Amino acid sequence: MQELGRLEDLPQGYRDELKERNLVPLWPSLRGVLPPKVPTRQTQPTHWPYQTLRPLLLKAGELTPIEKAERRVLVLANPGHGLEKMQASAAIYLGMQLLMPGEWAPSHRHTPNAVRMIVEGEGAYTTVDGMKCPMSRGDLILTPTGLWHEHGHDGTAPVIWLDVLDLPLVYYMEASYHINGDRQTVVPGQGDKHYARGGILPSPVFERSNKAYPMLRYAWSDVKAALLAMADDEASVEALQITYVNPETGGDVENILGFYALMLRPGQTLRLPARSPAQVFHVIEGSMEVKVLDSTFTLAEADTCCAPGYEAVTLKNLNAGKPSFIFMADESPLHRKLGVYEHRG
Ligand code: 1HN
Repeated sequence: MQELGRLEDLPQGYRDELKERNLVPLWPSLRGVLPPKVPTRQTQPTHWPYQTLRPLLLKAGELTPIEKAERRVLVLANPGHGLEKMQASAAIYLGMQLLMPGEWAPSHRHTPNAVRMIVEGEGAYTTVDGMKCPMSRGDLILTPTGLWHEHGHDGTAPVIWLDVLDLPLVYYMEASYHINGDRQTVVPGQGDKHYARGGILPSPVFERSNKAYPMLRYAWSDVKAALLAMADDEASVEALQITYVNPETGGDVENILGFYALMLRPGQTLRLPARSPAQVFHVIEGSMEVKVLDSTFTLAEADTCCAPGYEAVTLKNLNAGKPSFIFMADESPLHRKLGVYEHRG
């Protein structure tokens, strides 16, 4: 490949004059911004074990009252991006949030989209757009762009969840901001009940919902039952995977990040082919080994890790007697919408 001219090859006077006029020569930086064949990725394979994170999060509960935090979160930051950037990947933010019994995280709304995957505890809830969504282990609750949301806790033990947001991208776009609000009035019902079964949708007076986000809570009991039913029905299917979708459109639940759950049969190894989006893995039940590039992570229950895009990932269920269940998040909707999605077999 042709070596391009360097900045040092240019006379100092010329460089100074360019700088003064806010001009930059492209060719010394061209290979940097447009590397051959595969992008440069700052996203490093990174593993955040729950057993080491949990005591530090509980300590934050003692050190910082909820009023001083609004959201009491330890961010799972990728060292490849620099910890202060608070990014797991180019577009994904991850954080573990703690809510103690009786605490309340006040209502706000913001431009980044969020979801929460409940990791531990019972009795907490998120109210989203007036809909009170109870939190139980493995449930996925959406707080999409612009919707009011607040968290409360009527239980007796700490509740911890994993927040997944597209904050790094929305911040990069200079489009990230929030608005604080008053405590929401809870509307009756619990939206997800209306969409609990595949293939049928509510259609009062023949009209289907025109809400952008008709379903805000995806109960783990339903998702697990679907995966087990698939496994039972088709022994030959290698990848037992579901996508969290908007039940009215069949599209991804949110605009930027995609969310999935995967079941690994006892002892199963599954190779996920290289695709352009970065990915996050979080163990809901069981344990697994994750191999990407030269990293091999052993993930226990509630552990989280991330993998850069353009790399194959191999998952192995470390339990020979039981299935393991994994929650995944990736940047696929973003890549597809922007036309840069790639699958490299
Ligand atoms: C947020 O609104 C929540 O509502 C959690 O629980 C984490 C991280 C960055 C920006 C907003 C929440 C967040 C966040």
